[in-house]
Amino acid sequence: MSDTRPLVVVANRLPVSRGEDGWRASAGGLVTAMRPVMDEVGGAWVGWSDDADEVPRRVDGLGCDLHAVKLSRAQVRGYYHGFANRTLWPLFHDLIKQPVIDRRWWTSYLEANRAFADATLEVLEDTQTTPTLWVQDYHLLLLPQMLREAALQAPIGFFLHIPFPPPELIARLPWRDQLLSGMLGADSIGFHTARFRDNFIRSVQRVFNGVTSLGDTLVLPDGRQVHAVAHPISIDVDEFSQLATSQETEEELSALREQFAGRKVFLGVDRLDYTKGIRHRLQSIELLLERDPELRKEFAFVQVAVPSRDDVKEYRDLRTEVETEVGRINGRFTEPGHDVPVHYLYRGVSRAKLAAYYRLADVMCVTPLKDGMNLVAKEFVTVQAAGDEAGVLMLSEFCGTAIEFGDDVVPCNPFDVEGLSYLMGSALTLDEEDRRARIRRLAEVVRSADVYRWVDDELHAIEQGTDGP
Ligand code: GDG
Repeated sequence: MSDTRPLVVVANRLPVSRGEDGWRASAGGLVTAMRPVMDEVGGAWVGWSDDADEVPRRVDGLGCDLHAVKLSRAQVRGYYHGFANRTLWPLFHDLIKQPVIDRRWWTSYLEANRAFADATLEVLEDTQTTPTLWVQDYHLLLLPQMLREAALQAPIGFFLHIPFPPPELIARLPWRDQLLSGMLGADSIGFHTARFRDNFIRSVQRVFNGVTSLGDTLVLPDGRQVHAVAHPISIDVDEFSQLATSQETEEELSALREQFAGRKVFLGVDRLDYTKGIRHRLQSIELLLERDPELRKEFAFVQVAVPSRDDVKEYRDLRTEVETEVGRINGRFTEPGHDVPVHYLYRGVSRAKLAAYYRLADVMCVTPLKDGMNLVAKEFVTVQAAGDEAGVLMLSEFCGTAIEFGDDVVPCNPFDVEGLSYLMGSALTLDEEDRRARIRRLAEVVRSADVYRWVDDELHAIEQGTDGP
């Protein structure tokens, strides 16, 4: 990275959690990727915390200062549970659920973005050198413009971690002008894919007159230029490769191999979210087992479903639906004296256990109905290749990762439940050497564009955005 300005990241959450032995850095891709940059140039992270008054300024292993944003319970309900997760999330994921339009939530969203802006400006008051400001994700769409209006010299970047939908969907939001203007406050706006970026550019041109686009550059009516770029996020490849063969992972794997001996293991790893296609996947498995009685004794499907947003009704409903489906499949197809076909874990597992599951899987099912990128797919191929495994990746055509992965996956349309069930059956028949070669090639794709490259590309684009093309 050529820029030596300090970096101020602004994201919904701070990258720390409170355990029994105090505060510690969370293990997330963004945090891992940011660590070397923060260690080099220093900086700060601004984010909301439930314990805003108690968050320490520094935590071991994070080279930046922490600044907590304080929000009232009512603001969190309206801004986070409401507008972010029940309006923007379903709308940006192609209306898999109907978005709720509620003016009170919008007011909370405005207030919360304002609180983030105030906290960021306070950080800047204490900073000697002008930093780069990097705003993350759909919770903070209004923030770039709020920061720009404060007439800062700092370059401002924004990255959207979820899809950006076509203009016809953006048009449904009563606040589309404000939301797009909010994003346009940035010098550089990053998306996972060129399609999301193009959707954004077309939305801006549909809503505002006099905006021209030249390649990646938008020229606003006042002459200001904004770069809209496609930078696919990725993972820390070395970290996952080492984890794949660590002693802890090997121990977990031996135990799992014993437990699932004689069975073909299908795996799903997702937050329990309706965008991830878990219900469709289960229905396909039900059809597969219905058609093939022989498979029932030789098959196991493990679904790790990490609890998510259980304050939101649609997520509680989803949990009930998924658990009903799991119960029905196990009730229908468990053979007396044999293990159940579906192993459903409503919890997160340790990283070593996650890696052991990735290595164990004969078929990894990454079948979201819509997903900005999907890091699970990238982690799976990396861990499999490091362990010299020969699993198959079934990958939905509706996630960002599919664009990078091409034909070495089993591509699938998760809406076609019956078609998915046939693909699951045929995934088991692929030749082993072919499977191993595919995994290796996919792991190379991930290695050639890891998360450090993503950070680098993003920060370069932000830096360049301030000087024009
Ligand atoms: C959003 C976008 C985009 C999962 N289960 C366990 C566990 N995980 C970790 C995985 C992976 C992460 O959670 C999930 O990342 P995804 O990318 O798959 O999905 P979202 O959470 O929806 O993320 C997505 C992403 O942002 C980044 O921009 O790719 O499209 O929706 O890293 O490993 N980790 C552990 N135990 C688990 O049980 N330790």
